[in-house]
Amino acid sequence: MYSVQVLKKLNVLKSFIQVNSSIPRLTSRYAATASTAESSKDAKSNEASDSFVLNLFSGRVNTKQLTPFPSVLDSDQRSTLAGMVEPVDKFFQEVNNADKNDALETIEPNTLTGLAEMGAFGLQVPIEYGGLGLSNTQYARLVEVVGAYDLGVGIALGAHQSIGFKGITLYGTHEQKQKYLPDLASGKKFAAYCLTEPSSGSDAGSVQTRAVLSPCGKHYKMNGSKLWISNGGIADVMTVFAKTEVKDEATGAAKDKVTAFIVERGFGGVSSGPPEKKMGIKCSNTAALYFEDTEIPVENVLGGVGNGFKVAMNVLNNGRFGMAAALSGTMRLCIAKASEHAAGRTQFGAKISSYGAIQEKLARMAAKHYATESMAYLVSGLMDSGVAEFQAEAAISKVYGSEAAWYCADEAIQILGGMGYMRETGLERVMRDLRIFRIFEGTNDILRLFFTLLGVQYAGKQLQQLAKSPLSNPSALVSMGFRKMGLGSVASPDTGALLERLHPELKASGELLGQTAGHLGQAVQDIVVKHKKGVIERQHELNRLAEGAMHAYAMAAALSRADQSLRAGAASAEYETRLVHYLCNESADWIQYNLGQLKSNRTQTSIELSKDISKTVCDNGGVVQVNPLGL
Ligand code: MYA
Repeated sequence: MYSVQVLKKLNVLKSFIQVNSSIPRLTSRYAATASTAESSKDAKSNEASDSFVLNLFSGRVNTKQLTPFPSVLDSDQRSTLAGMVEPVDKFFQEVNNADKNDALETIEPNTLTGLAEMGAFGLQVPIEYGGLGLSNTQYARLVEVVGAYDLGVGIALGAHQSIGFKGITLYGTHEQKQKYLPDLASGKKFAAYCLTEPSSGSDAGSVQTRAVLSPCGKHYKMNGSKLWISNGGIADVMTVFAKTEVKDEATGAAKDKVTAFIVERGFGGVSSGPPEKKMGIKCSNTAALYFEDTEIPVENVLGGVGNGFKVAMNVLNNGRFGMAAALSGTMRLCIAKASEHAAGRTQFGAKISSYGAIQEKLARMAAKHYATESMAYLVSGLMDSGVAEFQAEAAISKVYGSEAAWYCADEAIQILGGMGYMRETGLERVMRDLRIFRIFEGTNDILRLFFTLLGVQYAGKQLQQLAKSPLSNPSALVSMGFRKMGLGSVASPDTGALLERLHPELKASGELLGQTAGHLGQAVQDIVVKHKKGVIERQHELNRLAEGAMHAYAMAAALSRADQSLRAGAASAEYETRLVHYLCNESADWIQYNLGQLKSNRTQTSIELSKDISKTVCDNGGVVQVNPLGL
């Protein structure tokens, strides 16, 4: 006979297993069509993962991909980078004119020429194909500089290499690389990534553009349109995702699957719309693209027929850290402007930096910046070390970074007051430029669901593996499972390994992270047990788990980096330690607030009310009541 407690745990285990084996696709909630594209090895794998974020969802603090903070540059790479940072910085100060680009809604030719001369169009293209062959970490450092000066130019560069031709570097054959990369790396040709369509935004698998194989089997004919394509009006080479018919080898049945194609404008039948009028990043070109009977040779299939969804997702996964890096540069600028003003401006007889209201803003800005920058280099470092599972971390870095940057720009403007609102201060453009970062490359809303469902699914998979283990005694299985998973062990989370690896000065925040992970694991467990496979529909709850995981990762990345600074005896190590304690305290409070809501009846009532209110507002096409005057 098992104790009631053990039986309860067994039921929890069963729920997890059921949920994992029947977790539906994200697609099912957004569209009728389900993508059948092959996913990355990692998303499918049943093996235990060392991803820090995935483990968080089981309440575990896995330090393997956290500490030590990656130190991936060898001396050559370091000196190459050192030789580039200053000239690129100088170039953006002296040659590029962000305000002029913004006003003209185009990038000035001298900027484009200068960037091409510096090799900025092929930063990560291997040297053999004409690029600079930089690592992700080197790339991160350079886009950080760009992000501080001109996000519009950054997007033109990023749309070109971070996503436009990234598929060629990741999945291209030698012939494809040889044919396309040299001209793209030199800036002779521009690239674009063409996924979004009028009816396919977040639901990326539902693209309607279609490519049909010719009877001779030598080319595809493509028809369809793409929307809001960065560099769409100027790109010569495009990575285009289209539906193709694929035969199931086992059954012989025909199915539609997404395939990626390298399309040249010169293939014919390619046209683009006028440059879109946008709120920000105005100098970067955004346009619709139309394909009308465009003939694409079969050699231009990228990554295999039917594998396009995987190509599309992995291109995005591989580029997201760049956004966090660029935005950390933007935040540095905002913090510099805000702190300079706060330290110099006198009101009510004192510098405004002496007032608590301003101090709290600046501290939060600095902490959020530190977390973003730490995440960007942690993720790029993991990628450079050959870690294959970083998609959850990369998604978090994009979501966190874009929200932190928005916060910093907004608070910088607030600190500068009326002056912040004036164009000449240079923050108004930054704020306009920043707004899109919460929307594109996967909206923050969809990415929150993405990494949270990945985490919940992983937690389930881990228990499923345990259930299959030769350990047949359920009592032992359960106790081992929950101990290992950190589930039900909130009071004594497994922080031993973390604390052993962290500098003693960081111990208090390390413990806080451990407790937070325990709370998150517990919350995941509670929600899955409560909603079982229906968990996928519970976006209100998933969003609160997302906040927990994202801010816990911010704590973790910052701790890891401060640990490195302390050990290296960096001049700023003491300050960084205080900053990280501050960040961790603030983040833990926020996580506790979000996870606490999951247990609150009042929040449940609010969730139900929100469903009703939003339905009424939508049915009414806006707010329902007339104004209080009845006029
Ligand atoms: S580009 C357009 C951006 N668009 C998007 O990001 C679309 C967002 N939507 C999605 O990501 C997906 O549709 C979601 C999946 C996540 C909603 N990695 O059935 P599924 C696998 C690996 O759940 P869906 C732009 O904005 C999954 O495991 N695998 O799919 C340009 C499954 O595998 P299997 C993944 O319901 C901006 C299969 O796929 C991933 O459709 C310009 C199907 O899954 C993943 N991420 O939902 C920016 N997701 O079948 C310029 C799913 O094996 C760049 N799977 O189980 C700037 C760069 C900045 C640098 C410089 C600046 C200064």
